[in-house]
Amino acid sequence: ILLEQDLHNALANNEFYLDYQPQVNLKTGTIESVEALVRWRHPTRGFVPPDVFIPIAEECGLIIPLGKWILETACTQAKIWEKQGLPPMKVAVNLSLGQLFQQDLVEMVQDILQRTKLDPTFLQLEITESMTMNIDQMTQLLHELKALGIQIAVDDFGTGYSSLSYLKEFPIDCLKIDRTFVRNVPHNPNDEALVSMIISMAKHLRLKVVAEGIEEVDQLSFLIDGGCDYIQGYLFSKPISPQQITDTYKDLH
Ligand code: G
Ligand code: G
Ligand code: MN
Ligand code: NA
Repeated sequence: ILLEQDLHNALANNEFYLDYQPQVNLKTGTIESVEALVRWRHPTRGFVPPDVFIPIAEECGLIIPLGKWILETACTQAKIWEKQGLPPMKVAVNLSLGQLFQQDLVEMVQDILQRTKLDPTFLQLEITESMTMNIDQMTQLLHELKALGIQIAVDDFGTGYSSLSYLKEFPIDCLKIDRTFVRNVPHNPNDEALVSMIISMAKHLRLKVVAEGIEEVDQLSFLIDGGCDYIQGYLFSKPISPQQITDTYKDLH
């Protein structure tokens, strides 16, 4: 309850900021995209993690203005990197369930793209399978978002209870394999089988595939051999500040 009150003031007090985690293209070794991750620096409690405050923000409705702030900040940052001379990097932004039910979500995204002048092909929105919305409603919404020219990714893929049938309905571009599957490769044969199957399925469906939570070189080798397109994880980089993204990029190129 106390946190909820503080959350309401946090936006106005500029207590939120975004870190960005690179996604590395395994074929070229370059950073082609980054995932924006929101952080809250509480004035007295210090760092409050998003898995604590996002659910509270969902419950109290603050997710709508916060979600808008996150999207606008991420798109603005992508333009700043472009102006700094970095080749345009895709920025991935997590949507939360409450935002899917936001009446003016599509208009809001369009408006932010226009104001920030970000090329829509460089924005990717991440949804998860556990976002319970009627499949027809979700299909319709995703088509409207896709019509803006943006990309859609399914985050935490494989952890929801949804059937695979939505993969042929939804206009999606990318699957992000949840890190719980990647954690035990290459030591657990069941996880190996699942990861290989997801990569192969993504390829047949012509979707990009990102493996999340890569911490070990062994995991990386397994994914390279398996033909995975992109990795995201501590092995390459933790989520870092915009300035650190600029510096990392300049070191690499
Ligand atoms: O960054 P970290 O691993 O602490 O994130 C924990 C959880 O919070 C993850 O499930 C992540 O999806 C969620 N999260 C982080 N940043 C955002 C954000 O900007 N928007 C939403 N909706 N969720 C986020
Ligand atoms: O749910 P979502 O995939 O959006 O959450 C991404 C979260 O995963 C971020 O909070 C990020 O900090 C975390 N993360 C990213 N890479 C790694 C990793 O290699 N290991 C672990 N344990 N967490 C990671
Ligand atoms: Mn994500
Ligand atoms: Na995930």
